Amino acid sequence: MKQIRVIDSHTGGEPTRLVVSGFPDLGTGDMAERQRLLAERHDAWRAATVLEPRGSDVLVGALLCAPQNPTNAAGVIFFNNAGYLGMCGHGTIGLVATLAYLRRLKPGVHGIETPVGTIRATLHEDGSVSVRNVPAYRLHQAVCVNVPEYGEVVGDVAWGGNWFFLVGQHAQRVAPDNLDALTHYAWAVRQALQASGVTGHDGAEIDHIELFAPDPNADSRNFVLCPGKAYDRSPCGTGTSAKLACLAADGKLAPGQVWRQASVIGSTFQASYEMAGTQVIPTIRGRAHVCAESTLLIQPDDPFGWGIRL
Ligand code: PYC
Repeated sequence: MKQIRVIDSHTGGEPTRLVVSGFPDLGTGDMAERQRLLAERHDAWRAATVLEPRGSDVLVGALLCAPQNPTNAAGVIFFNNAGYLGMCGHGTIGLVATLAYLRRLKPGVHGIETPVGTIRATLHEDGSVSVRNVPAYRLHQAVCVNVPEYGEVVGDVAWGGNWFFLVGQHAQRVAPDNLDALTHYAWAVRQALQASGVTGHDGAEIDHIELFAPDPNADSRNFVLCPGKAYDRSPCGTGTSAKLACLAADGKLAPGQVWRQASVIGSTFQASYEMAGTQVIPTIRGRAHVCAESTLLIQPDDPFGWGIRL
């Protein structure tokens, strides 16, 4: 019987399942190389960890890895029901809170290696975590796509550690009692982007759709549809980073100015950016809570032991 030790946390309602041990050895390459090995040779372990019957569509998995550079605190590979993520803001906050729970990290600044680069995470004395992300940028402004059922939709294409299509003008009500309609709309937008050949850099698929609306308690409220069709319960760290890149490009937010981003369920991140040359470096601050510690069991005769793949 296989065993996988995991610790679950949630960041503003969005869950992260940190795999502490039990996955196959992925060698000593960088996180992009180890992610490639996991995807090509051992993808069943991702499925067993995050798909039903043990997981769900909303769960983000995070494989804890030894860092290549020993001065960094950890390496991590993020994955979900649909595949792998370059970076994950809420997941990094969950990772740091979980390492603190395990007494493996003290308050201070810690390097974390991810498949898209090394980020700096600060564990604050109050338990909150700041993630100084990889550089974010807007690739295209005001791209117009024709979305069946809805007509023309205009949005920006931006990178925040994943690729996003950010839509400010739409007729959708961004509210927790409207999730089905929001999901239907955002999925239609994503499919229309694919059909029209709108991509990120080098033809990368835009697999996150982000809708914005006003919020009485924050600068903005968002709804983010993730690659596997689940919506982000948190304000999405990489999505907020992409938003900062657009605000910076439009001259609507100055370096160091705080942007409060609320999620569709009302959880918030505080975000700001600094300039490094011409690059926008976002920092996202939020809080995660550890909520379960368990060992996943895969019995050899379990027909759904490696996850329900539809
Ligand atoms: O917080 O960056 C994020 C994220 C990506 C997908 C789900 N959450």
